[in-house]
Amino acid sequence: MSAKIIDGKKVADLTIANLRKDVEQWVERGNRRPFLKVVQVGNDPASSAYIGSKTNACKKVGIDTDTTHLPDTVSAKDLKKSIIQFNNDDSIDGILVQLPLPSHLSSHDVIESIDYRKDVDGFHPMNIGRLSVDQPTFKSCTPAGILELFNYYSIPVKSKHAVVVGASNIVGSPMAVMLSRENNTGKATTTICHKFTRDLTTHTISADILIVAAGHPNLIKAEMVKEGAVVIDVGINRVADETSERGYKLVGDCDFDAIREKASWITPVPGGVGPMTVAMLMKNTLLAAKKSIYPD
Ligand code: L34
Repeated sequence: MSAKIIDGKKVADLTIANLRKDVEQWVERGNRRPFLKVVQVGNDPASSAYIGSKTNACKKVGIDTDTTHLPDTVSAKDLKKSIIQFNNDDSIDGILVQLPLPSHLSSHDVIESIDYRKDVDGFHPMNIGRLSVDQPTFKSCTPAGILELFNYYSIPVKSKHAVVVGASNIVGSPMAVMLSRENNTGKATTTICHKFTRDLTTHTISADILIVAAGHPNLIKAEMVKEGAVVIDVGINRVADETSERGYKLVGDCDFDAIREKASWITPVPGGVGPMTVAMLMKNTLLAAKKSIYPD
């Protein structure tokens, strides 16, 4: 079998085109354009690249945005002061603090200081908690984007065995919650694997849907994948590549070429999950502007 490609770039572009219409309608009705505030601490090149994709998407959708740059030496107190100022600013609908943060800062504390009504990343405990009990919430963008891909390609989730590799707060953990809830996008039997999992292959080989968000190039090899599985590769690793202009290339966590011969569906890297993350951020920012999740 040769897997069909899940074209995240295409679905993200479609999503963005639809959101653009929604934003224009919202503005035509006399509302202010949605506004996204991005906070970047330090100048990690990967973070700068992702923020670039986000601000570019804002332009396409018609969302206003700007980025506040803080030095990587910023104190927790000063960072919190800025966030509180953005919380209290009625012209700001969404706030995103790009992760990772320098090690002297606690991402938990920083995330909790964001007003959950402006937490368009869906990382605040209020939003994560509401996700866990099926209440309206800002859904974390990467897992929400993956569910959009399943929906677009009519890939069934109900009653499947979904295996999530990686238990991070931003991808693996909310992904497992979404897949396992008894709602329209879930109803899967879900296993979550992480660095303490013994014999990873025992689990991955039984996955109908395998979602890999571990951040290790080549972690998942073809012999770890069941024939006909749906494979979603969330990894985005920069590996040295002298033939490329940038000096590196992006690879996922899966051995794409070999797994492609075995899976039924597979996401490429780049052009798979990454662009969907950005599209879902646009969706959440519009929801925040409309106060759809948390009405006044
Ligand atoms: N606060 N921090 C916060 N929110 C997030 O949702 C993120 N994440 C992750 C890192 N830190 C964060 C992102 O935005 C990862 N991430 C992200 C966003 C976009 C892309 C990848 C990761 C993306 O657009 N990827 C493109 C390739 C981009 C390139 O060439 O570098 C792709 O096609 O996969």
